[in-house]
Amino acid sequence: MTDPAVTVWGIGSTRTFRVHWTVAELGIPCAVRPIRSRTGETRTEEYGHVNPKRKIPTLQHDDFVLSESGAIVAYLTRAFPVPPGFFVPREPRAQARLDEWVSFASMELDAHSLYLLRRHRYLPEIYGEAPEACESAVEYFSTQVGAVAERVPASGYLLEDFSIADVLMTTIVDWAIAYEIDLPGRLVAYRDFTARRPAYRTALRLNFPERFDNGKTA
Ligand SMILES: N[C@@H](CCC(=O)N[C@@H](CS)C(=O)NCC(=O)O)C(=O)O
Repeated sequence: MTDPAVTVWGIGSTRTFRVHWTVAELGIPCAVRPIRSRTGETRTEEYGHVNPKRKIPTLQHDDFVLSESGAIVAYLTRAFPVPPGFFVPREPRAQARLDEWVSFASMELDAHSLYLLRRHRYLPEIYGEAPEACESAVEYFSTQVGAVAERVPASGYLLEDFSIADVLMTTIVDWAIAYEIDLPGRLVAYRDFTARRPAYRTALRLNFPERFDNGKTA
């Protein structure tokens, strides 16, 4: 049995899934600490020392500790060898294009739109109700994905090969589907294409084990 090279804290959310998917793509031996949000598991003293923000995911690589799913997946592709067919840009403009997708997915689609819905539509008992903000978040999300839909291949990857830009965008589409947001057909087709990757399926089982309980499949 190979010793784990990294430890990943957190399962059960879109953000943790991004990290497990990338770890599986790169074949990194990994120990998982399967803590979940809103269970009290991010509030323990031990976890407070690992990540004072008390958010998941967190990565530990030797004495290096990193939070933020976008930063973690980018770090993994720089710190570990990547398999053939996994694109890690080295040239400035290609790198910038990847950063553009990661930033767009993390900010415009995740933080400004879907996470707002998460808080105010699906967790109102914690964050309060805000129906107008939710309506405007859906509208905003739709405008933003509409603006890039033509750049998303219906069967293929966002850059010259599979990359962390696809990890981010696929998880956003999955999340939007779960929230029953109308999406351009090519985005759904794109998601169906990327989700066929074996590492996606491996990460799904690890991150959402409850979906596979009692022989059920996700
Ligand atoms: N921007 C961060 C967001 C992390 C985040 O908000 N994680 C949520 C779960 S999806 C969390 O840890 N919540 C803590 C808690 O509710 O206990 C990322 O992409 O990693």
